[in-house]
Amino acid sequence: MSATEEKFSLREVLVSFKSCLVDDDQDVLVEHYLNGWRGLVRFMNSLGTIFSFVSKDAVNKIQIMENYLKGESGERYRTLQSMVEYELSSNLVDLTKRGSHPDSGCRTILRLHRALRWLQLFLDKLRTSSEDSKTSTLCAEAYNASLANYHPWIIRKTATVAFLALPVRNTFFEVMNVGTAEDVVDMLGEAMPYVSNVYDFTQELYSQHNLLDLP
Ligand code: 1PX
Repeated sequence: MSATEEKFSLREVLVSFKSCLVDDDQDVLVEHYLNGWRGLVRFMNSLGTIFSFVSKDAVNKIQIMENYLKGESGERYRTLQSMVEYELSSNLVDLTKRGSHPDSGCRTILRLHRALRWLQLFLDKLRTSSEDSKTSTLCAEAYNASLANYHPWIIRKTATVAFLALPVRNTFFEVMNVGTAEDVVDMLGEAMPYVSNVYDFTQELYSQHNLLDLP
């Protein structure tokens, strides 16, 4: 394991969501949001190649957003509010079916946002679970209550099979590189509100603009 990999801790990843919120929690910085996702993908990759079909999709979506940030309208993509205003006012969002703007920033962030709900549920289940709980069951429960509702059968099936490869709770906690199981539970309790605040803000923004069902 390299020095950088050794230092990797899920605490830093989750706490990084704290820096997403700006303007008294009234906006989210896209660059920081993507940083949080990069960390999550890194963590997922450390669990093995079985999840590469998931990380590939997440990386692809992160890349789409990076391209907008680097593009000539990059400044308009600096925060979620400015992105929504810009894309909607310039007719850059496919609202009912994918057409001339299949990969708008709004629909791309929506996919990540839905996945953030899964993460929220899963981490909360992990935090409150007993030592002998099965990680795969917790993960599947969180998935079925969130992301699964948006996925076709084949993805749901593949995801459910991949969950079976998740390590047992203690090993999973070790990979997080946070300390003892107790430390992990404490860390999750501290860090989860940051993720929840970002989720709640995005949910509210998308709901106000009727963007929660983008194709
Ligand atoms: C302590 C836990 C930390 C775990 C961190 C793991 C980060 C997980 C990142 C998941 C990112 C998933 C993004 C999925 C976005 C999505 O819904 N994409 C689908 C729709 O996109 P489209 O462009 O077609 O409208 C796309 O079809 C997705 C395909 C890939 C399969 C997604 C399965 C998601 C399962 C989530 C659970 C991951 C399990 C990780 C175990 C730790």
